[in-house]
Amino acid sequence: MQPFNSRLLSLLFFALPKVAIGTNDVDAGFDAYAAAQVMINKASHSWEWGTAAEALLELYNPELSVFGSSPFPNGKVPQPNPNTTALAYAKQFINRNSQTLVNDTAVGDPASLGVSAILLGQSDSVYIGAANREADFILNIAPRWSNGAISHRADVAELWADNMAMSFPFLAYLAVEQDDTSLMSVTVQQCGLQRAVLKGNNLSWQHIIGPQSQDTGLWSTSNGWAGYGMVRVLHTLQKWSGSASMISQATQLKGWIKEILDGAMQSSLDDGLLRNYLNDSSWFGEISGTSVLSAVAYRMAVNDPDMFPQSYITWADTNRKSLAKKQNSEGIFSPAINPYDWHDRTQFTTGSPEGQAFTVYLYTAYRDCVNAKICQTPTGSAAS
Ligand SMILES: *[C@@H]1O[C@H](CO)[C@@H](O)[C@H](O)[C@H]1NC(C)=O
Ligand SMILES: *[C@@H]1O[C@H](CO)[C@@H](O)[C@H](O)[C@H]1NC(C)=O
Ligand SMILES: *[C@@H]1O[C@H](CO)[C@@H](O)[C@H](O)[C@H]1NC(C)=O
Ligand SMILES: CC(=O)N[C@H]1CO[C@H](CO)[C@@H](O)[C@@H]1O
Repeated sequence: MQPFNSRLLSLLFFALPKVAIGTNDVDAGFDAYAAAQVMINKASHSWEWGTAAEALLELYNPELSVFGSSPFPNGKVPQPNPNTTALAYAKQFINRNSQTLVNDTAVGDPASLGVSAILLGQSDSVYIGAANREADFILNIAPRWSNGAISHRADVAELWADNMAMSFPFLAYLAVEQDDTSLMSVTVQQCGLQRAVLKGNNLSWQHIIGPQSQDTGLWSTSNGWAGYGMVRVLHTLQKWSGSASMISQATQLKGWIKEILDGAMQSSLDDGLLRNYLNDSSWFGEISGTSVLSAVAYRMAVNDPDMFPQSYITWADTNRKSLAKKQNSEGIFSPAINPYDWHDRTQFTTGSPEGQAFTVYLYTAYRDCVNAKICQTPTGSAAS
């Protein structure tokens, strides 16, 4: 339970702009801005704040995100206005004087705010200090698995696929900020170490391996965390001049992302949606994993059209059209899996903060694919 404090109070009155200027909006069949408003109204945990901040950055200021055409001018992190929607949102949650960006029992979850901290740090160095302490915690204090993979839990060594979207996009971004190619290498190496434990005999990853909360099921959402997290690491690496020569690491990441997408694409649907545990017919289809994995497909179709050809776009388009039917007039997508209990068989219909964020990722990934003239608009023509 979260304390009712002034940070939450300010959050309640945080109204988002209904359109983003200069982003070449497209018709994806649903309202991403309404989805984003629900997302920030409902977000109340560290990983939700960080996931939402990334969604707001991609939605309102795509040029600042790693999916922009030049996110690192002259090989450096950009110098954004701290009043930018995503940064003003993130700022209210970030600890300025603690070891971690949010006080939390997870290692990875506070790090989801790390990219925001680094961007805020370009105009207020207090946030660079906060980001550096967060990285110190992840790299030097958090427990490790026997192969060296960084734990998602602070008290025991336990690996969660979820952490792929928390710690590693942040560490890759910090590598750029610090001009540290070895940190970029370590980040890619960590992705491989996490995969070595979490990917069993299937293409899809298991959710959690460890002594506290082990879940060997192929959780749809956690495959999305892993896929989208690696997509962000990949784009950070490729768009930074300092790691331009790290071709083999980029190739590794693409292969790991492709496994996850192929596993999802071979999994059965229920009412047009991926099941909560992939291909497990006892589970209902739900919006969270479907949205984020479809976003991964669009991002990779733009990133490497030879490796991720039309079949990936067709799969994502089909899912997107199914998802468009699942948004109500308040902007809520359902059914989602309960974001606080992945084993809950009751459909979650009141707005999952992470699920809503994933629909924003789906929108931005589709928008950018259309504007890159790789995806087609509903009328069959590329965007003008
Ligand atoms: C950010 O907003 C505050 C409050 O409206 C204002 O005082 C400040 O000048 C703005 N900063 C920039 C860099 O625009
Ligand atoms: C977080 O924990 C640190 C150290 O225990 C403490 O000093 C700080 O006040 C806490 N911050 C919040 C926002 O609870
Ligand atoms: C999903 O289940 C079907 C039918 O049981 C099977 O043919 C297919 O290989 C499974 N897909 C994966 C990725 O395991
Ligand atoms: C959780 C899950 O679906 N695991 C499957 C992984 O693949 C093996 C076959 O290689 C299946 O037997 C498992 O059920």
